[in-house]
Amino acid sequence: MKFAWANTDSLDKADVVLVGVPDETGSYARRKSCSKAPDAIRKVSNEREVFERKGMKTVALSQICPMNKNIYDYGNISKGDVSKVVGKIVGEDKIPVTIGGDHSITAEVLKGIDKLREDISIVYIDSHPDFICSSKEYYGSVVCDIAEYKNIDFSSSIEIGIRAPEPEELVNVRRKYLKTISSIGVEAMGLKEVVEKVRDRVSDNVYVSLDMDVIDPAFAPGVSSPVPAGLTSNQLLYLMTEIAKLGIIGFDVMEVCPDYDMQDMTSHLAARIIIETISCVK
Ligand SMILES: [Mn+2]
Repeated sequence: MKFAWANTDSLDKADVVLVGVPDETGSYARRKSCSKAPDAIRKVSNEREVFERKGMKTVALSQICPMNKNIYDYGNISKGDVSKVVGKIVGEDKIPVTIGGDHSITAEVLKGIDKLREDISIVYIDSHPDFICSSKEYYGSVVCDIAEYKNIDFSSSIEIGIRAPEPEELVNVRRKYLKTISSIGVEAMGLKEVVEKVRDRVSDNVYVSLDMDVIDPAFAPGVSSPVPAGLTSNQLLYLMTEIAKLGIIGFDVMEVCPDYDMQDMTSHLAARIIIETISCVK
C-alpha cells in the first residue's frame, strides 16, 4: 500500500520521494515495533485521509501550504541500502522523506547526503539529544556518529525539544557548540522566535530529522521512548512547516511505535506532519 498522497508512479517526475525503512536493529528501547511504522503510517493515511464518493477517491488537502508537489512512494528498503538510495534521490535534486524505523537510520540517510552537499545544517527535533559517544551506531549516538562526516556543520545546527538528556550528552553538546532549545524553552520563547533562531543559524542546506517522541505523549503515545511534557501537535506542525518554507534538502520521521499506539493516533499524526511538511517545502 502506498502513502495516500503519493500522486505519481514516475520516479523521474517526482519532486519528493518517500522511502520506508522498516528496521529497528539500532534501537535499545524496551518498546519494540518501530519497524512496523512505515506501513502503519501508509495504511492509516489511506484509512483516515481518503474520501470516497460515487466511486471517486479524493485525498484530504494540506491546511498550511498548497499541495503542488509530485510525490513518489519508493516503498520499503533495507537499512543497508539507505545511503545509496537517498544519495541517488538527492543527486537528482529531489527531496527524500525517510520513514523509520529507529533513529539510527538518520545516520545512514546523512551518509548518503554528505557526499553530495556541503555545509549541511541539521535541525534535530527530538526529546533526547541522541549525543552519546561512549557507545556508537545506535539510536542514542546519531548526533555523535554524524559528527564524523565531512560536511555536517554543527556550528549551524540546532536541536529542538530536548528534555531528557544524559549527563554525557550535555558535555558533548557543549564541546561541539551545538545549540539546543528545550521543549519548555519552545513554550517560553514562542514559536515565531524559535523559527527566527533557526533561520539565523542554518546554512542553505538544511536537513530536518524528527523523532516523534518530541511530541507530548498525550498526543503521540506510540513512540519507543516517550517523555512527558513535550510539544503539542500544532507546535510541531508549525515548526516543521515554517522550517520547510526556509528550504530543506530532506527530512525524516522516526520512532513511531505502532504496538504502543492508541487508535493509530501517532501514526495518523505522523502522516499529517509528513504531508504538511512536504507541501511547504520551498
Ligand atoms: Mn531520537
